[in-house]
Amino acid sequence: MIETRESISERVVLIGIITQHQDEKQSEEYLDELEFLTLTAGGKTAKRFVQKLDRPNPKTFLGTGKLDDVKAYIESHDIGTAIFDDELSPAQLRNIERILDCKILDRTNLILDIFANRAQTSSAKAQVELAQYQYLLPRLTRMWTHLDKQKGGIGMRGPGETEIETDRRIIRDKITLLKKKLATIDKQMSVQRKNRGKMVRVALVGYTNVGKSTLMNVVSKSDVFAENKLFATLDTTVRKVVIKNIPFLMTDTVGFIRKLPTQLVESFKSTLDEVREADLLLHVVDISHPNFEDHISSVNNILDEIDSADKPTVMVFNKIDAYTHKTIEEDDLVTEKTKEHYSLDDWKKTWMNDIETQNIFISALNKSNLEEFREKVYDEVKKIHVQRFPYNDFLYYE
Ligand SMILES: Nc1nc2c(ncn2[C@@H]2O[C@H](COP(=O)(O)OP(=O)(O)OP(=O)(O)O)[C@@H](O)[C@H]2O)c(=O)[nH]1
Ligand SMILES: [Mg+2]
Repeated sequence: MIETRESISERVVLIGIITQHQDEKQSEEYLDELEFLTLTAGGKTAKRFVQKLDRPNPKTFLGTGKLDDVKAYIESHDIGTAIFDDELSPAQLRNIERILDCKILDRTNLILDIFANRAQTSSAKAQVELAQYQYLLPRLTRMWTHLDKQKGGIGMRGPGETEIETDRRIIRDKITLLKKKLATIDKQMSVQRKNRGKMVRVALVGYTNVGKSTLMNVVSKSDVFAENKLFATLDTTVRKVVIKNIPFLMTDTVGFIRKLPTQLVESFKSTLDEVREADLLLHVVDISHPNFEDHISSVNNILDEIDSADKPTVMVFNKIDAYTHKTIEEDDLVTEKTKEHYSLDDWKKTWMNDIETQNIFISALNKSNLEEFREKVYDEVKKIHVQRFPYNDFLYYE
């Protein structure tokens, strides 16, 4: 495992930009998520800096004036780390590091850190390590260039360059080794999956922290680690579940997130294969989250990336117990009704009412509507089961 940056227990500042396409509220919610990621990684947010920019400054992400504000704050408040809400290019990272003179993390880095801390099995560890090295490789130059600039370059270039080249070679070798190791793991896992026979396979998918593991525990009476932190689950758990008279396999796996680093999607191939090979997806959504529609599209994008967007899917709207909405007083004729004012019943009349979409509203925590949930899953599994075992139906159905 690569040394993860010593876990951030210090106070940090968060930095994001608002583009033309975003409103301030959305940007706030994105930073809320970054703050939650920071908290999960062990950091405490002291202040957020946001700048309106059409696109990030290619050299310094923020404008230089704004970056000076950040610097002043960092110096006067003894802040050790600045975390950016986007992946920084190697050049941006280098420039910002020079200006702010503190530890700089970007969103990708932060997510990789959390994954590294969470990884338990050798497979998860190898997958995260591969993603970390792939992230590191193009960024290795910064130390050397940093010195080079400070000392005027002459005399530094030779040894610096050699060192960097050696480091690069070591990292490339490690990447090759890890890829080989993962290919072996991939094969083992694929054999394991084949050995499970033709049983129908159902995968829980969804944004991180929506309650997938909680639901898995309730449905399969298993004991999967669930907690109110991001990426509680990194490994895949498979349980046999029987509803009425049909046995099937249910998989709980890693949660998705907006801007999931591409390195992670690639290196988590064997974990995501569980989703790719599933017959039915249960797309779990935290309906109590103000950004749940955004979450759904992030998840759909990732499903698309792993060629799994066209699978039969049931949308499972979880946490109905925690759902709240604003109300408009009857005599208030000014306030326009927006999504913030939707009750659950209002939501059910929106795109959710599309007959193509299969919806179920539950609370895994309070165990509400679980009977309906079981019925719905049973119906869907049965459809697949009947196709797969056409001659066995007398065995399985009333
Ligand atoms: N209020 C409420 N909280 C819930 C419900 N279901 C789960 N939670 C809570 O949501 C948090 C996340 O639950 P998990 O089951 O770990 O979520 P997950 O989707 O597996 O998360 P990752 O593994 O991180 O992707 C925990 O604190 C749960 O107790 C629910 O129906 N209502
Ligand atoms: Mg989980």
